[in-house]
Amino acid sequence: MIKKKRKQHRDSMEEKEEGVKLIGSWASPFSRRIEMALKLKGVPYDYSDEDYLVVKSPLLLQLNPIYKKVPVFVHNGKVLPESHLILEYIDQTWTNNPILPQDPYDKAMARFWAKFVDEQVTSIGLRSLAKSEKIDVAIKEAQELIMFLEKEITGKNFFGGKTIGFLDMVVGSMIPFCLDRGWEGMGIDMMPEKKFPELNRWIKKLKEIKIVKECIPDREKHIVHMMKIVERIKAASKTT
Ligand SMILES: N[C@@H](CCC(=O)N[C@@H](CS)C(=O)NCC(=O)O)C(=O)O
Repeated sequence: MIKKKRKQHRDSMEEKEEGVKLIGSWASPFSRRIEMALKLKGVPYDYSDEDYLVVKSPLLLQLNPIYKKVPVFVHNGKVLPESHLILEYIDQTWTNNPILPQDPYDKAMARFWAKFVDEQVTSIGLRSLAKSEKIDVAIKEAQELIMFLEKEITGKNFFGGKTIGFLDMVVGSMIPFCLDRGWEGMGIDMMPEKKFPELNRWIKKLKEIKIVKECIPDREKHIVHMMKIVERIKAASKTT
């Protein structure tokens, strides 16, 4: 009886894992963080890469007709866009190696900082830099925001505590492994070790983690990609 139940459980797990598909992009921080979570939890998945700067595939437009953005996650036919929601869904569906805090306040704060990074830091950190003629003022503004994260990581190994979690995946995919490549391409040292010792310590730790190494874009190739994004932002700001 027990054996039969175990077999049923195993069959249903296999059935679940058969239907995992990610539509992402190699350069997209929003996609990179989803792969990190899937790898951490050992969930097998099919991956389809979008070259969204060139053309969006009919599949992407069909699955995410509202935002037309990557990533899109598909699990047994259920379609889910938006990286924060996808990470939460993954965490609740595959409960091994949890990535979100269990404590309600800690969980709410992890969401708060994730939103802060994806909305505030990203917009000041890249858009305003690409548009700005007063580049020094834009750099100072971005550093003021990043300083909040420096304080948040002080004395901790990871944002979520002892091991890599949701917030490390969000901040890591966005700041050191995406925006910083843009800043590097623009010749800006946004996070000098002297000013941000704790963040630099955390970045070094992240770079040593296998699933992070496997998911982040190649640096040189990414810098070239980020320069294309900067050119796009500049061109768009000229027409508005
Ligand atoms: N809020 C979304 C943002 C996703 C996003 O901006 N994806 C970018 C790639 S990095 C995209 O697909 N851009 C296509 C476009 O803007 O047309 C998330 O968290 O998933």
